[in-house]
Amino acid sequence: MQFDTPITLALSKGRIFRETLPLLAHAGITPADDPETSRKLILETNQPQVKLVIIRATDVPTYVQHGAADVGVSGKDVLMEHGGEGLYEPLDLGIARCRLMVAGVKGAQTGAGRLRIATKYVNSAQRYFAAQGKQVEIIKLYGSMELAPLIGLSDLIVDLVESGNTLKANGLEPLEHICDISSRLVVNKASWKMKHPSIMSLIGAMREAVDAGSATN
Ligand code: PRT
Ligand code: MG
Repeated sequence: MQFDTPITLALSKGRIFRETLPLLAHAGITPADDPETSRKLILETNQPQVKLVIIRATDVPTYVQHGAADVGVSGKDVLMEHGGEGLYEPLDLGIARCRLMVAGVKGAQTGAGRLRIATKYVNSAQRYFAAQGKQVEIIKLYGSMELAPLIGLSDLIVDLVESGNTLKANGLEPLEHICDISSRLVVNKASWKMKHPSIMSLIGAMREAVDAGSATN
């Protein structure tokens, strides 16, 4: 595949980069550097028109919303917090899968009184408990949510769970399933119009790779 308009793609390091690589390869895009070893934040690719910007996972929707990147890959957890303004979300990539869950110490009460919830997912947590008619106080944290119920900062946490090992290692258990999470392709709304053919071919190729992958899983 050849791209005839410049396309900037926003990705975060780690699992999203790793799991997006094969999907990009199917669209004929190979990065010139490995972000795990290179300090470069802008990566050229084998496609003269396509570059990758490597940013924090939580910043991806912001870059795409403002058109600093045309396209990005972002976890649904991050998108739900961001709100999705200025973005289209045309494709579920089925990668970086996990679950957003309520967790607490074994046997924790989830019903009574005004619960204190520590989380980085303030909006999702607020919505979830409001929908259940529960009064909660949300305590915003930026990491290591698992610590909060152990030292009395909160009654419960709302966090991502994959294997459950992190919860288990800290004497916590998953209590309620809020939703399943996977990463999505997001597209800036102006780029969608202005760069339509290139973006459609990119989505088409990535969709093919996703479908081929899920067929063999
Ligand atoms: O790590 P950094 O602070 O730079 O940013 P980030 O944590 O936002 O990025 P990254 O790369 O860790 O996660 C990017 C995206 O991957 C998230 O937005 C999710 O959509 C998705 N994802 C999938 C996960 C996990 N699985 C996951 N297990 N993100 C985080 N985790 C963490 C979780 O928060 C918990 O601390 O892993 C721990 C739980 O894992 P288990 O296997 O022990 O249950
Ligand atoms: Mg992380």
